[in-house]
Amino acid sequence: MRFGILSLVLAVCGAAEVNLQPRAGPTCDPPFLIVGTSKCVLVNNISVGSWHDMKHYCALLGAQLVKLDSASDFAALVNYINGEGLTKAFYWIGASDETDEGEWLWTDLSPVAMGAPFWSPTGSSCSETEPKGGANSDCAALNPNKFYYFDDLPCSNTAGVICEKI
Ligand SMILES: [Ca+2]
Repeated sequence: MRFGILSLVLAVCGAAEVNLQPRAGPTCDPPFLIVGTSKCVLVNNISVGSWHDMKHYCALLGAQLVKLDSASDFAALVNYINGEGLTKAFYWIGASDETDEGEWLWTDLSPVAMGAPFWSPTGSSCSETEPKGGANSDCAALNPNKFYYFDDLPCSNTAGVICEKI
């Protein structure tokens, strides 16, 4: 019975997974690839480091940590990660609340949308969403254990990165 309830919860949470096909769009200079309607991204699960390390890594490529403020671009990106088998890695993205706890900002200082469809469902009934890590978790990553929804983690954690050409 306990397993049955857990399965039900997982099924309900899993049903929220977005899975849209990427669309054709403008081209990008290699190694960046078009994902979604307009973003040129690089998904890197080989070079890993802290959030700040990987922010610097993107800057060296003339890029920034990816900004995901469009549900359709986010869905296309997750579909790309799954389709290319780039799974089992955490990926830093450009959202942080390091400056002011609870105030999530992209690296361009624009506000991060909270809740669905970006942040991972959490809690026993999936009725809540991340971020739940408080002052110890100030940087956001796509979490492979949570269908690549946003999750807040300590900025010093080691993870791969998604850069976006700017
Ligand atoms: Ca925080």
